[in-house]
Amino acid sequence: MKRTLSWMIGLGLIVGTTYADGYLWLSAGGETPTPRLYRFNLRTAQIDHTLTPNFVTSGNLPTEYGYLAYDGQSLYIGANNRKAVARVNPYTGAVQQITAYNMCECFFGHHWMRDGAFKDGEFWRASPPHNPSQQFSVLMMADRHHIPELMRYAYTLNFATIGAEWVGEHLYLTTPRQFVRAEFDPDSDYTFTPVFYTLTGVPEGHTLGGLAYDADSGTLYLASRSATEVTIWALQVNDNTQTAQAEPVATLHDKGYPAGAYPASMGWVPAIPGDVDGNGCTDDSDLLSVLFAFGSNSAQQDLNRDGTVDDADLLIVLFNFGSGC
Ligand SMILES: [Ca+2]
Ligand SMILES: [Ca+2]
Repeated sequence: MKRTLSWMIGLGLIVGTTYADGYLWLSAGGETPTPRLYRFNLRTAQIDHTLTPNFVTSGNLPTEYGYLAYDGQSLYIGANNRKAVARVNPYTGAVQQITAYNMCECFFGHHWMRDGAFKDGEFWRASPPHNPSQQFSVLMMADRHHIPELMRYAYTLNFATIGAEWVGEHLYLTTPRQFVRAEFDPDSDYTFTPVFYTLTGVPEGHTLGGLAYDADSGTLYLASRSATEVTIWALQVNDNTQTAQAEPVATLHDKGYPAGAYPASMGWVPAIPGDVDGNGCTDDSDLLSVLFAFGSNSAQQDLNRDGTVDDADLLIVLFNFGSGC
């Protein structure tokens, strides 16, 4: 019996669920002296890239980078306490453009700018107040030029929004403890009502952080932290029963994510097929990488994730040669 159980547990760990090939960028709130961004690679199950955004260099420096969202071409990074937003290469992090929200700096005196999502050419961000027991959370929407177009308030106290992600026509949010859907009042352009879901699977004591959505595979990711661990989850959401079931995808404490930091924002970027080294371009360096790893079980070069680096992986590189470059 004991042997059967351990075999089953072992099998569960090995088989698991395979998520689509791609990357989850995570913020690390509270990391000092300089908060960085971390890229988790779903194929290798490792953090394979760190980034130190340096587009805010004076004034109140960001204590975290709230907002990580991908529009199909670029990754957008926002600061939690400044109106600067950077558009960067989603694979290398190279800065392409820096813009600012066309809004008063005074806004940041009472609200933070946290995670969000890109939908139909518009930037949505969760904007919790500094003091949730006295002030309301805001959802801010800006156009492609970062000109704010809409602000919706939730007249619910002690409701501090952190993560925000569009899944189809539903906007989901996190607070430190809850998973929520934003319900928009058709009679008002200025308010929304939080619909609270029952979240299971995430242990007591975890603080919820950013959300990210892989639309191709329909996977909604959630980040959380406890005193000792940072975990990425995949959520099964049921709107009829208003429930969300979390399945663990990875833990990050042993992969280089800083102890005690907070993943308040997260963004999904799909992998370029054949791009072994994850620099967004499938070229001869990826081809050489597969050749040198030929016959091994190295996860980085095992593009079809069948456990072996062989001619099937080589063909993926060849058939996608030049992609993304
Ligand atoms: Ca490459
Ligand atoms: Ca393979």
